[in-house]
Amino acid sequence: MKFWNYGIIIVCVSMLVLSSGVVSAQTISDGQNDVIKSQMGSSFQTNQTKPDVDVKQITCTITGDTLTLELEIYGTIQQISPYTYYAAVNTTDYQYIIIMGDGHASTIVADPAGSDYFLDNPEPIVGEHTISAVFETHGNATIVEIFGYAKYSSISISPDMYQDWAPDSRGPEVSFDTGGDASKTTSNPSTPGFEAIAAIAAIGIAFILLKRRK
Ligand SMILES: [Ca+2]
Repeated sequence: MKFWNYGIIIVCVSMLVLSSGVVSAQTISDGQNDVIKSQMGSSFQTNQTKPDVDVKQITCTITGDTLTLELEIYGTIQQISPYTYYAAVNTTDYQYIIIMGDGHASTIVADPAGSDYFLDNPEPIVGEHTISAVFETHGNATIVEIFGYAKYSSISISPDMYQDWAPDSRGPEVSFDTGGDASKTTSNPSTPGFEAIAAIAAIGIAFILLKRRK
């Protein structure tokens, strides 16, 4: 093989290596009308309709030094009591959290033990259906797990609580025999399209260039 051909292969392998570190993402999609209603912390009723606490999707995307976390619901984000919205991503070194309760939204970045944390975190962005935040990454930011919930709870007015978790396995009803529908949760643990496209492009370029040199 000629020196030129080695050069092409080195360039293409480099593209593959670089592309694999640029973007990583994970999404959990959650079913509609699967809100859980409970009274005084028990007697769970599943598949309830309450759009404003019905989780639709949680997405985490890491691009370079930026981590974007977003919680999306089917209804409208309610910036009032007694609604709570929560989304978290566990990475190798830190947990990134968005939380909004009683209309007050904030973000947290801490290690799993909660002993090491950052104070200078981004303001959450609240939309009609979404609440999101764009964090700066700290340490090793490889995605380990994402999860979240939306909750309506008003002890003072009514003992009813409505909540929806994603993935479903995080929900409070899992320990009860409700026949929870785990099939509604789809997880995409590795990453997407971008790396596959970059890989195909790199292989394609290598193939074309090598063919030309023959
Ligand atoms: Ca849902």
